[in-house]
Amino acid sequence: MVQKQKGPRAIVAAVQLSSVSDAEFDASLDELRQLAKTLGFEVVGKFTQKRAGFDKTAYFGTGKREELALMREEESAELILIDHEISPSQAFNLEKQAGAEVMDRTMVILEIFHRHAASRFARAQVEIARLGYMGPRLREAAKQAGPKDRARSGTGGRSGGESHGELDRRKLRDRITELQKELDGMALERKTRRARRQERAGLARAALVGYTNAGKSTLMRALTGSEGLVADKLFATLDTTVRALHPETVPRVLVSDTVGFIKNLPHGLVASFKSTLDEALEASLLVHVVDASDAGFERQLAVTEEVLDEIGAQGVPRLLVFNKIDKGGDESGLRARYPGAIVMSAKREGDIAKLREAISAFFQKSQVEAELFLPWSAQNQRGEIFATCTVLEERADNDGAFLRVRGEPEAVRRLHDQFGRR
Ligand SMILES: Nc1nc2c(ncn2[C@@H]2O[C@H](COP(=O)(O)OP(=O)(O)OP(=O)(O)O)[C@@H](O)[C@H]2O)c(=O)[nH]1
Ligand SMILES: [Mg+2]
Repeated sequence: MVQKQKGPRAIVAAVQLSSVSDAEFDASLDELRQLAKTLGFEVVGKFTQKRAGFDKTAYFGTGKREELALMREEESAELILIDHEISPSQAFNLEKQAGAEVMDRTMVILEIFHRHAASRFARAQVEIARLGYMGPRLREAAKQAGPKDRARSGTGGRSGGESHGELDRRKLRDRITELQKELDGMALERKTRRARRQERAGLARAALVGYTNAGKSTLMRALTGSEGLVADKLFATLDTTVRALHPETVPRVLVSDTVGFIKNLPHGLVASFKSTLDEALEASLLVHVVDASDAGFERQLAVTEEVLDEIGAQGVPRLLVFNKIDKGGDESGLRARYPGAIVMSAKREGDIAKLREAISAFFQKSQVEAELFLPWSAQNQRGEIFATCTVLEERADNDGAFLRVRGEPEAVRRLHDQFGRR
């Protein structure tokens, strides 16, 4: 069992199926290494086997398990990280034979989400996913150990004083129901708040999306002159934040920073992920940030596109941004292959200005104009009009004011319904 200590030693391990290319296999293991680093583990070894399928009993074949046990002993590793999601019994058997705690890819990601979740909303969602994942594993442990309760902790010692073995099935179910109720309450609250805000504003909105560690929060900070959490860690950001472009543009554009994407997102996290992104997906422009210096950027780009499709964002216009070009990447190649994209570095102020300009230009183009007539009796609406639109022209007569305005199609339509010039 892993205690709450600095840097447990870990071995990353995986079976390479015949359908998986060497490059893809290596990239995935490298990513697992990054995930491990994010959790503060020290990766001391890499263990692989080529196989037609996973062993049903313990993921690796019999002979290989002995090899793994040896490696574990030599490296005095406390953890074995498996780059696939494996079944509770496979994990249990492998753990028994290798003599170290086994965490699969899902567990690793869940643990990162668990540690990084900051808001009440994010915490409850991650907790539900974790309990759902732990349930079958606790049962397996109980089955294998008999009444003596030898439960796997498997959470890097984050159980907060309460041994997971003590939670029986019913308690687990009750806790999930309770959390779900809490979440439903919060979701409603968020929705109303959002609706109210949108109604008031009808503002231009863009969302920064992309693979984890691509540089979204860095760009968010640079674009909006704000302080956000930037870290060379995977899933540094788990909650959506919203800020206006700064220096301000006409129209004013709100930008949101979002949770990073990753391949094989644990199933239980998809819902949580989706609701975190919900708000962002109301944006009219998705700024898709890609780390151009990462050798696996194409795969990361594809994964992000796939997930965006899955969560229903197919139709939303995209602005593709290749970031970190100061660190590496084929600048001219990228420009040639992705003509509409921006190739840049968050470290260069000129590049940031260009990106801000591109975002603002998108909204300028999509805006529409309308003529409004605001009777003197409705002058209290002036504030709203000036907040949501650019007023191009204003003339007054005895009955009220004529305004020619320009703004987001939805806001202008709403105003036009109310004050359209007849
Ligand atoms: N060299 C270089 N590093 C960058 C650039 N942009 C971001 N970084 C670094 O990349 C790391 C990740 O940046 P973040 O902004 O936290 O990435 P993110 O996309 O928000 O990551 P998640 O929140 O984990 O999804 C940080 O160490 C940044 O300083 C860039 O243009 N060039
Ligand atoms: Mg971030």
